[in-house]
Amino acid sequence: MFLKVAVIGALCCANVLANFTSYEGYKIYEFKAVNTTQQETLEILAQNEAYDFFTLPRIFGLPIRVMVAPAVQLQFQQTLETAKIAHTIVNENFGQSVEVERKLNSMHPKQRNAAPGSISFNVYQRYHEIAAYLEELAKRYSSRVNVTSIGDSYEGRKLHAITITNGDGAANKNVILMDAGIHAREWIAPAAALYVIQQLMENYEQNSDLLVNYDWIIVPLVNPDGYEYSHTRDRLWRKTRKPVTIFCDGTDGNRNFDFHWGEIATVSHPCASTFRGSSAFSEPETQALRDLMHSLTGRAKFYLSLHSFGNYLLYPWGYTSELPETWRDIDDIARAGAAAIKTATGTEYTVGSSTNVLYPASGGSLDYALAKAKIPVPMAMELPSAGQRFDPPLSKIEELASETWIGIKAMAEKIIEKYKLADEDN
Ligand code: 0X9
Ligand code: ZN
Repeated sequence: MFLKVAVIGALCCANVLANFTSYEGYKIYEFKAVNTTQQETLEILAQNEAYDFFTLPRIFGLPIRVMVAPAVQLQFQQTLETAKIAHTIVNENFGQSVEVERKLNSMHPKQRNAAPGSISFNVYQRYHEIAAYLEELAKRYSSRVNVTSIGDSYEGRKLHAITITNGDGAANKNVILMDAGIHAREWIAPAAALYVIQQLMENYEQNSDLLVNYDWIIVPLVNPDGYEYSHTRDRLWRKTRKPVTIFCDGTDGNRNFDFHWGEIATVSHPCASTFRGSSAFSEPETQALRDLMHSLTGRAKFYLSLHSFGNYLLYPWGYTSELPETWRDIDDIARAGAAAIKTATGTEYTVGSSTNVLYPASGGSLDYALAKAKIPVPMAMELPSAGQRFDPPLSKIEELASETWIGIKAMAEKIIEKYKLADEDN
């Protein structure tokens, strides 16, 4: 999707060379279409892979941002000028922003997390920090927490799942299943998942109602290889890391699930950032999530997958514009989340089926959860960007995560109420 400049640079020592993707000189433009001719020009521009549109230019009159590589900036600006589309440049050098963020995010380990078993939301945590936090929780609260590995990533990292209970020992409770980080660069999503874990553990008194009849199972980082790669090599990396060809690595986990896999609006080119995989479930990470979902069929009532960005609460289907029979139930839950957030902070979310309010794409985890694992309420939450796409500033992490928690809590309460009523009816 992106024109990338592979730079060979000495990262640490004179004799260590490593590949990293530099966005030096990439500019971010903002503009809007104010008439249909301009709208048509933007639609044509958006088909050009050299221009990285942040959102699809389909909502007339709304500001659109695009990142453009130095080599094609002149041509891009000329097209805007010919179409009389006024623009501003909101970032003169994305590469420099990445560098600033990297430096801020790599402060000394002791400044990052105060003590083992605590986690701070003023940095984006790395894989080993997330793992250490979960393992410490399991030790410290052994009666309420169980941490397991649901598989290994391609590069051999453990895929951690934390089960949080109220410690009453009751087996086979209903389950709320959450994941985050299937897309590597969406750093705010794992941060929000960690915030949920922290609230359920360390703010237990306030949240104990959420654990009476439900266990929460959370996989805070589904794609740790990609996540680490986005920290060290390419800030905009989205996929897993398993090589596909000698030139291209990685599969989009959210196109890799085996329900209408590869059918609608998916990409078969291995170099593309939305590559669907060489076959359904070609990736160990998606296999692990699949197996976890199936192990919870019957128990899991709610599956929530955290992504960024754009303020959406999305539900199936991704493979068709038709709606599932039960869409009203799912829609009710999503609207409860959106309303709670709106009341608390004023932030607005768009609610709807992913095809209808965002775009079609088959092979996503939501469709699979509903159709195959029979989880009745699957949803994806696209968190806000704080104006910076995948880079909400460090100072915004806690604010965004706590706002997200307000929505998740409201949706969980609604689920609990809904299935209590359903059980009473039976
Ligand atoms: O494209 C995606 O996978 C999700 N958006 S993101 O910007 N986080 O990449 C949307 C997922 C919605 N679900 C499906 N379309 N299946
Ligand atoms: Zn995503």
